[in-house]
Amino acid sequence: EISPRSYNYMKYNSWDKVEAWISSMAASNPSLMTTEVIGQTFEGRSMTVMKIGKQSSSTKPAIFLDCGIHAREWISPAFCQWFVKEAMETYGSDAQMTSLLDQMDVIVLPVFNIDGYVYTWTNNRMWRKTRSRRSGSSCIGADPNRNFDAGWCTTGASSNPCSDTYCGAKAESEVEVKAVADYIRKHLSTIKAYLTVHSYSQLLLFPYSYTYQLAEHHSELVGAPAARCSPSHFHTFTHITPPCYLLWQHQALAEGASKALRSLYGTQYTSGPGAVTIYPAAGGSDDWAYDLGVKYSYTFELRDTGRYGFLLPESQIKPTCEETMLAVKYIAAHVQKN
Ligand code: ING
Ligand code: ZN
Repeated sequence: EISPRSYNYMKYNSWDKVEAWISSMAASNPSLMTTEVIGQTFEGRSMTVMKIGKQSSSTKPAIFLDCGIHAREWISPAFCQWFVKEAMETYGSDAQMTSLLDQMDVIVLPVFNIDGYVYTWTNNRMWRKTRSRRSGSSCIGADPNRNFDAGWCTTGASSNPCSDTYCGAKAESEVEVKAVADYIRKHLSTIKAYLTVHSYSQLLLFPYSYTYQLAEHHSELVGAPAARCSPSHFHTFTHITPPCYLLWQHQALAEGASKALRSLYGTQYTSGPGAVTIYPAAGGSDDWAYDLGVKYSYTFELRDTGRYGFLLPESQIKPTCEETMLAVKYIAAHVQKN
């Protein structure tokens, strides 16, 4: 029996527990939360988003937050659960959370790759991909973060179905990816930010990962032709030229968020565009959302830097989630005022 009070956020929870938690949280917070099933996984599990925010007669701008794209990154779903808990517990007392949920909605998908997550609990703790099967190969699953339609399968991805970074038979071949992409396309006019949570490496990444080219303002927004920005603009804020404005904004916001995160326990974070900061990789969800028009699009890589890696001890769930809350709230505050 799951009750919001007795739920243990300081442990990793199985999908059965998370699923029961989603229902009980929604039932306990009817004025602040609704749920919606956005699709079914390959193995037939329901993908439910939790839409949190003060009820409103008009459509509010929203932030989309997903966790657990990769099955073995257990700290990620733990963070989404922590975020929802904090939102419910601090609405009405924390000024920033109250203002955020009054003005905006946060749409949380606690576990994106549910089939993979279940598999890490039952069969193979280090599984990363989905669990889809297709004729012609005995290998199972595709990498959901290589399956989005953003430079699909051009770099840092494999066309070998047995690889851990298999890009899939085509973009959005994975039903979980299609469900999220369809949802975001449907609500594009309200979604102002896309945040996705992975582990590990302690990074805050932004587009692009599929190309070394730097993200810029969409030309219709600046009313100027796209221009190139030099990589030197990432690390110094001098000589910013107008076409580099959005690029600067990405870096500045990421560094502000990293600084907020670091203020709690001193955890070092690095931020920058995916391709240059971690590695070039096509088909990622943040690049896809950005190119669709979601200007604020970030990938978190939570603790640690490799000592425990994917097997982050449960004793680190609380500090990791607490520090990450500060970064997410920093970004949310910026999105809210823009
Ligand atoms: N890292 C991400 C991965 O999918 C990434 C890095 C981010 C790639 C954004 C592409 C786009 O490889 C982990 N740890 O999964
Ligand atoms: Zn990942």
